[in-house]
Amino acid sequence: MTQNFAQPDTIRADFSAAMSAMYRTEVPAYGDLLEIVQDTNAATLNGPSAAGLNLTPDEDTTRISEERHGAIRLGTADELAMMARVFAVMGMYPVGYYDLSAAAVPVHSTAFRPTTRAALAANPFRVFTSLLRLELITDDTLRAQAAAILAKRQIFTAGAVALTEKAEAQGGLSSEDATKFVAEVLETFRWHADACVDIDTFNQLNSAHRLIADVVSFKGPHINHLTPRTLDIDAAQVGMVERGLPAKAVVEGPPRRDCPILLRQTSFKALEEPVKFPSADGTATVGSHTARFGEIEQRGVALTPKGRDLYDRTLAAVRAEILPAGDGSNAAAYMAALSDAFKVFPDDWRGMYDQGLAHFKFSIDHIPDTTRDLDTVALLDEGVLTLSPIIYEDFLPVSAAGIFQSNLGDDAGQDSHSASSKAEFEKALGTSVADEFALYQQIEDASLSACLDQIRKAGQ
Ligand code: OOG
Ligand code: NI
Repeated sequence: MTQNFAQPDTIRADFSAAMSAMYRTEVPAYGDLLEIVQDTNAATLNGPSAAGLNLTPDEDTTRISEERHGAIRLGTADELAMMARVFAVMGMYPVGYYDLSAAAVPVHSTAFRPTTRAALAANPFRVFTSLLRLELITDDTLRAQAAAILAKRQIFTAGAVALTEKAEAQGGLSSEDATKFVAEVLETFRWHADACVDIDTFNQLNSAHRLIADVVSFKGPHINHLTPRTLDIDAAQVGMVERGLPAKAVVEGPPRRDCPILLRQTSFKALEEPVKFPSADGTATVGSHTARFGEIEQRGVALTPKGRDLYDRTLAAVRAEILPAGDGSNAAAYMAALSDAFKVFPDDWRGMYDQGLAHFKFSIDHIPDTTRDLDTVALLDEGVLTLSPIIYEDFLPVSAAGIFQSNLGDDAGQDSHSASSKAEFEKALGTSVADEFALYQQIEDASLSACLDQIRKAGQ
């Protein structure tokens, strides 16, 4: 029976492709973005700096044009718990916890993604998933009203719920059911141009926080962006500006380097879209809402806790001196300060490995003459083993806050909120989130011991 089930990796890849096709028709600028990214990636892979990327053959290069992440914002604990069950059918599990309270964004988040090296190589589609913190609405009446509206909505189709239950009961879905599942689940992410609240309620929610209005006023958690992976984000950013897309002022994350670390991101600003708000007398009022945008990302090596600590401290030191302005007026000064400060990070893979700053996969160049002394550093020095970066598959809270803010507009409010709680989030989710650092360490350890085993066997 089991062998007749569709692979979760295949369901996830189909779902990612279906989302991309849907978003392309909903937001035509996303189609432009895909073209820019495909052109830049092809130019980079065929260009002089391709070798420097040091991507793992058959793993990181073949998947690049298929690769993307998306984001949704959910309203209730029940929605989050059900979403986790739906994603699990596609082999996506909650990894990491993102506290965005310091950025005055009334949500906390996780990323649903595949967790093993094989599953990531097959298709790394991730969904940054936020849960609204309704308790941050200070007006009691408005908070109660928002809770009542959310309590009434059902964001999953009956078919999606039934097929999720079927997958759980059987331990998988047939190919036929998997195809239906993808189509049913897609409905949850679709844009609805008809709001489910009247315009006065929308305006009130909007003045509490624009993100609250975005979550509470609609039938479902429309996908708010899809983000393809680029190999050269600076070239892609220039491409965006040339094609007239309203690009964000600065690229978030670390500066440009020969050996990229973590994640660099930029976006084009949310589009203003017409929305119909129902009135009590049965007519509708037309208004507008800005929610959906496009983003591109460049991924680099995953950092160890030590490397991440250095990254966080270096970034914080820069941002204590200069914060990028929304209008781009100090963008060049900010990027220069960033490049300067990040000189503390070695810009070669071996240097990062030696200092324990980043995670790597190992491959065997040749079998050594003697297998007596299998010391990793010696084997690297002798050129027996070679390193390639383990790509960072997660997100960065400071960058995510910057992405949220540039799409909420400058009037979205800057007061920071009371701290969020991982324990509260996990209670809503119904399970705990995985520790991303532990996952990278496992991939590195497995890669090294596979190489050492092979060398030992060859020496016997
Ligand atoms: C999510 C923003 C964060 C990223 O890539 O860091 C994000 C949202 O706007 O819902 O997608
Ligand atoms: Ni994003």
